[in-house]
Amino acid sequence: MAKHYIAVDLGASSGRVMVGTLEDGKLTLTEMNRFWNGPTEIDGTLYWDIVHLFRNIKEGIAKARVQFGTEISSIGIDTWGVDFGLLDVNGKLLGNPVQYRDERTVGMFEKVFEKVSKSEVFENSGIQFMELNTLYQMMALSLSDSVEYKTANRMLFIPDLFNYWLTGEMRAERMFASTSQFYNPVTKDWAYGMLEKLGIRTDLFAELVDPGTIIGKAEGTPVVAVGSHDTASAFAAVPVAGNEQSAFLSSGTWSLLGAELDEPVITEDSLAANFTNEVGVCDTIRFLKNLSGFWILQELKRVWKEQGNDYSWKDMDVIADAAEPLQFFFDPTDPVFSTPGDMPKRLQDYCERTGQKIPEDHGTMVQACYENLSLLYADTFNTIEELSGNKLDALRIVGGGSSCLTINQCSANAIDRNVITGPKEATAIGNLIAQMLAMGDIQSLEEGRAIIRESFAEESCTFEPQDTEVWKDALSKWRAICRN
Ligand code: LFR
Repeated sequence: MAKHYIAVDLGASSGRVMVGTLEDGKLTLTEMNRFWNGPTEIDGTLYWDIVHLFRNIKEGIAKARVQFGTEISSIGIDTWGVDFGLLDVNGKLLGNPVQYRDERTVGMFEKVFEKVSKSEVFENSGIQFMELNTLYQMMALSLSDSVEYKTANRMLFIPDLFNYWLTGEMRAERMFASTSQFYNPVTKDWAYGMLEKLGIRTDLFAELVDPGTIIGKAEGTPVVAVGSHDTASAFAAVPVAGNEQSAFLSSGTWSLLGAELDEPVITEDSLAANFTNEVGVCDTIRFLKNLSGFWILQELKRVWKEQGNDYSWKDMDVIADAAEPLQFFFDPTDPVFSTPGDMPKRLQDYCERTGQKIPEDHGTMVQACYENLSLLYADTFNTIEELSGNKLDALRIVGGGSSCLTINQCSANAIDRNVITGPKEATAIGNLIAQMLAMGDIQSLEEGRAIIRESFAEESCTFEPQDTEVWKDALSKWRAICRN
């Protein structure tokens, strides 16, 4: 008999509500709602539009109920990482949640490291240092005169907040908590000692729960804690089989590139390489690096639209195709690109500052973004091999970005290994797999991955490396400019 589950999956640039139907060992997806997501600036602060998101979640669930009736087994929610809302003593949201790119965290590395050394933060969390992490957002709040922070009674991460609004129950799902940089994956608890030294409130946290826990019910349907960090869900949906040892790349606004391990690697080398050990579904560890993904391209597209050129993603590929290859080198993770703004100008300034020609036309800029992301992947891929001591078989790309043929081919060329793509809706699929596990409909992650292989085979493509000597040379040039 067919079983239906609802996956609510919110990325930084779009959200969707999908119904997954499992029948005779095959999973099919039906889209119920898809909607825009992104930052909005009000009076100098960047916010998420939490009401718009919740309204769209409810609309998607309502449509699913109409189409699939009472047959729905469960609902699971995953979102981008690190962000949260604060609630008052009556459980009411205090203010609109702030977006992680907001500048309130600027300077917070220094403030934290004055009290707790960088290596101690890493020992306590195993997480990559990024100013957007919840730790620095909370540090900023604790040093501010925020009335919301002072009077709050609870802090809920974004998926936990939506789960609360659907069920009335407040919980903190462990995978998501691990993105905060104040959850300790070894003790499996909040890093209380470190937070106390920093003077950050620890009385705000909700009870931690594992994925698979039924949090409560939304109009009679169980709401399950899934790998509620989108990256946790995406990695769960990478359809590797047997002994395949490949790197995983979840490709969207961010590019999360790493390997799935059994134990965290909290060493001086992983600290020096600024790698992260996030907790994954079924007790796995995602040993990965969080890299800028399609963000710069999204901003280019947005700015050009404002200037009257409304390119589709397909158009972006077409204009890039005409550009001369490998002319410009830049580091997509450079902080100059991290906030919303005039990205074409920032790219030009970067090239000028580093003594290169200046990219002028749109196609050249798009092509440069594809190439430089691929070079960044190659550099990171090498580091994963060095840190794990393993030669990797291939690069598995999942998520929306996996449908960009140009970047897939460039990546195969740059890493000199096969790139295997799909599924595109990995985050929603990983969310569904966690629900099937929770409901006892499948017994293991391997079983879930076999279902994905079976169900989404036609989406999978292999890209073989080409022109590898040219790309090796390009990688040396890239390192000379970006790693000095
Ligand atoms: C990807 C992601 C990353 C996280 C970033 C910010 O969507 O969740 O894993 O570091 O967004 O939340």
